[in-house]
Order: sequence, then structure tokens, then C-alpha cells
Amino acid sequence: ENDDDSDASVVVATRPRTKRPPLYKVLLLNDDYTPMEFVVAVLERFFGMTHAEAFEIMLTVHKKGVAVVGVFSHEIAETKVAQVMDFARQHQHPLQCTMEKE
Ligand code: NFA
Repeated sequence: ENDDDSDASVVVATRPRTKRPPLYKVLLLNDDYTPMEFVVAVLERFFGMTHAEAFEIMLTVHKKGVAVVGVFSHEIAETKVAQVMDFARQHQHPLQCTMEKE
């Protein structure tokens, strides 16, 4: 079968394709119990925000219910979510942090 060499020495042009890895949004969710100062501390500690930046984002979450707090590779986003969830649990706050593909 197919011993006729019909595809021998055939070169097909392809255009170079550089594909970037998908990015993930890390989201912080509002709740009625986590203290505002704790949320600010989380944003400073794990997302490198200044106090003023952190306070502003915290207020956005408080008022709108959710906000994007950063955009990362899958591995970094997973790490951030785990760090926030661990820290909240350690302090017995119900703060929720999730990720979604951008
Ligand atoms: N809504 C919380 C409060 O009034 C504050 C909060 C902000 C919680 C952002 C979670 C995220 N104490």
C-alpha cells in the first residue's frame, strides 16, 4: 500500500506560530464577615499592592461583589488562590478567592 512515493520530498509552507500560554484572572469575592483591614492586608501581602491600591480594590469588591486582583499564568494563579485561601482559613475568615481563564 502507498508504495508509489506520492508524498516523497513534498514541502508545504507553514507560517511561524508563536503561541502564548493562556492567562488567568484571580478574583476576590465579597462576603459579609471578613474585616476590611484583613482584605487590605491580603492584597498587600500576596499581590504586592500599596496600602492605597489595596484599599481601593477592597472597596471595589465590597461594593460590586467581585474584582480582578491580578492576571497570571495558570501555575502562579493557582498558587495565589491557595495562599489567600490558606491565609483566610488560618484566620477563620470566609474570604473566597478563585481563578478563571481570561
Ligand atoms: N464586606 C466586608 C465587610 O463589610 C469587607 C470585604 C471586602 C470582604 C472585600 C471581602 C472582600 N466587612
